[in-house]
Amino acid sequence: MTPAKIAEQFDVAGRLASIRPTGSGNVNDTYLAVFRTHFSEERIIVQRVNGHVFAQPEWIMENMSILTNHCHKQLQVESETADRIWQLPRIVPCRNGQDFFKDGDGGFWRALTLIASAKSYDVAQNAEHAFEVGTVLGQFHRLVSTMNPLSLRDTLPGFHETPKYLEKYDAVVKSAEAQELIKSSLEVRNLQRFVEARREFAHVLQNALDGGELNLRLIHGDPKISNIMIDNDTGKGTAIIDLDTAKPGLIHYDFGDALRSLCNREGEETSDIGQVAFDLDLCESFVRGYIGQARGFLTENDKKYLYDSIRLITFELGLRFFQDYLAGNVYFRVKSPEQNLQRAQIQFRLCESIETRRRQIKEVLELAIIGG
Ligand code: GN1
Ligand code: MG
Repeated sequence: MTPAKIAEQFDVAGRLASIRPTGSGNVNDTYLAVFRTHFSEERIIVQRVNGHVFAQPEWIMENMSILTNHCHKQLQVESETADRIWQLPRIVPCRNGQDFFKDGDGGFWRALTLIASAKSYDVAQNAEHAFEVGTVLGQFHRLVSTMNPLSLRDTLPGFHETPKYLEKYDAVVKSAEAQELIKSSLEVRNLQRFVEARREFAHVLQNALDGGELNLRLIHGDPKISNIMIDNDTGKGTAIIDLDTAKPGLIHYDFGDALRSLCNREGEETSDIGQVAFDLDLCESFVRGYIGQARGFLTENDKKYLYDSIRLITFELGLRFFQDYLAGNVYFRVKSPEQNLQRAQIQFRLCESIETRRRQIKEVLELAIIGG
């Protein structure tokens, strides 16, 4: 079935006027569909969920429904005193009443409302933007902090548990295909060494969880800069999108993920690896925005692990790209066979920059926590 035919399965008024690919996601296929009536139009997001990544796509819809119902109710309660209109996408049901549509070829499709008059960016625009990205993530964490983490299913077991990615990596490295790549490339061997030097560190957050210092909460799972919507008119953050990876986990992975994607001014796909560095000014603005929302629910132990979370998620994403490269690019969408290798190099370079700036980042964190 064509995307147009799929879009018509969803319960939207009017006739489909156009449908085109949108977004920069690495996993799902995303389209923007425009429906017109004789007096107006409605725009929705239509997505095919990657069945290779999400083994139980029904569960992500169940999670999304529970999560957005909670948040929409809470936003309603707070709307009188809020300084802006906060938004969160809502599921657009199918004409048959279900929250998703299955095509004849095993494709799993769903539709979501489009956040109005807002856009997201792949790279940071300025300090105000960074502050808003922090504010949006903090607001999301605050909203879900009153939910029972176990009210959502774990749709992606092992997702954001760094030691699990090490296990996967170790298994892949042993394969004949990976051995071939390792033998033939000095760069691959350099990345291997990079991983080996951080093997112990990879356990830092899971150890803190196992030791009772950190607790499971609800996390977004993918709060990178391009998933934060900024209002076109006011420049303020208005929504966080891409709720597929919301699940019980450590909010530290979210905190780190937003920062690693925001503070690399070159972006995740740059060809200029030499320019990749962690920007302290953007970090400072983000943390002020985040703490402004998160002060009420962050514990002393939470605060202790904020620096590690930035370093760890950057290492983890690099490791995931590298592992996928060695496995023959089976997880992340690629335009060339070397793209995952380049992505890994970028994240590892960023990780090194985070390590070099450890003292300054810790200072920024401490000042924001005391001051904001
Ligand atoms: C993937 O598909 P996208 O772009 O929303 C990935 C994230 C990574 C991100 C890096 C389910 O997200 O974990 O951080 O790429 N999502 C999944 O750009 O693996
Ligand atoms: Mg995502």
